[in-house]
Amino acid sequence: MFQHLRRRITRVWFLASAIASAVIATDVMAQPTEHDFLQQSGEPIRLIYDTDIGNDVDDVLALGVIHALQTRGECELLGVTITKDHPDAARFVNAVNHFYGRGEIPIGVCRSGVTPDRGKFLPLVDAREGDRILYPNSIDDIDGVPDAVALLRRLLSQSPDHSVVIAQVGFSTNLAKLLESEADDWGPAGPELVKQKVRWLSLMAGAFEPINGNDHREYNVVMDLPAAQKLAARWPTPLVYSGFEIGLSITYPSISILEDYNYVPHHPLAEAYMLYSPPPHDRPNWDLTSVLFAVRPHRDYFSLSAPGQVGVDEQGITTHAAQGGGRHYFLIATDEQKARVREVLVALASQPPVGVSAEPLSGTAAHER
Ligand SMILES: [Ca+2]
Repeated sequence: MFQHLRRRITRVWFLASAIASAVIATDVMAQPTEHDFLQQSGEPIRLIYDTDIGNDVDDVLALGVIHALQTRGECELLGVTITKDHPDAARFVNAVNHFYGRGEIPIGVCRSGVTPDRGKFLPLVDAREGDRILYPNSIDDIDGVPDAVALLRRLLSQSPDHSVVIAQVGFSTNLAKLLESEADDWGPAGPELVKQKVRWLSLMAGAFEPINGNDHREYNVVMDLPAAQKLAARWPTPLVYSGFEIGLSITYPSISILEDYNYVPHHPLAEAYMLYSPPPHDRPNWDLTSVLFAVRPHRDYFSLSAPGQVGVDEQGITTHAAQGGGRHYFLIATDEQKARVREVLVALASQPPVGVSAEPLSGTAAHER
């Protein structure tokens, strides 16, 4: 009787194991193969940051996140291209790169006429304490800074095939123009060059949930609507959109601005934040989420929508139509994921540059690195 019972239990156990294995196998097989583009090679991600820096402060914090990830060996910032048409945007990016000890990172600019105002924090490039410039930059002649599309073509040309991830957190101006670019010494025409060199594009754009019950005309889309439409229709690699609702629901805790950046007397991220939206305001983490996912897509910070096709209508409203084989996704986050993302973004954005100790340095030592 006992032996019989044991045999039955054993059989049931084997059956249960077989079912469990089958479920696991099915689950593994169900992992969408269309996510292959997110597989990590173990090498630092070759990253290009395309930003409208100067229009909001999340671009600045996101640049700090990139530097922290590069310090950790997770990415290499190949270049920064700018879609805000003000000369101080390039000078400001260069100053921040110098602050992190990487002033040599190439920068490209646009002459699009889109958002030509100086904004609230770009004047920091000229801030002084006595005779000393707080945030030195090495751009003496803005006319000598290359055009963004020319820089993009050079950076792509010099990269291995399918190796580059682009994080676009402003308007689609530069990338749409890249698609229009003709063959030259750097390679084939824009679409072919992108298809050959770019692995995928992470972008903060659009909205994929109603905002306050309404369709939302997201800023990055509407400020250069033809470019956003062109990108959605013609960009030849996978695209992952961080929609307006993602950054809005994961705010940057402003207490971090007050407490986490005091390892130097003057910090460009904290001072930009103070000028743009001082505490107690907790600024949404729009651009930071797109950058984080670009470098760490495999850490379960977010989930992905089904594959599909994004449409951008004449009002700038974005839609996502799920379809098998589609190349477009948008980010989704649970409350648990949002809490994790908020904390990791604080830790990365406020991570001290290499060579800066926890002890506050003199201003001179901190900024003449
Ligand atoms: Ca932005």
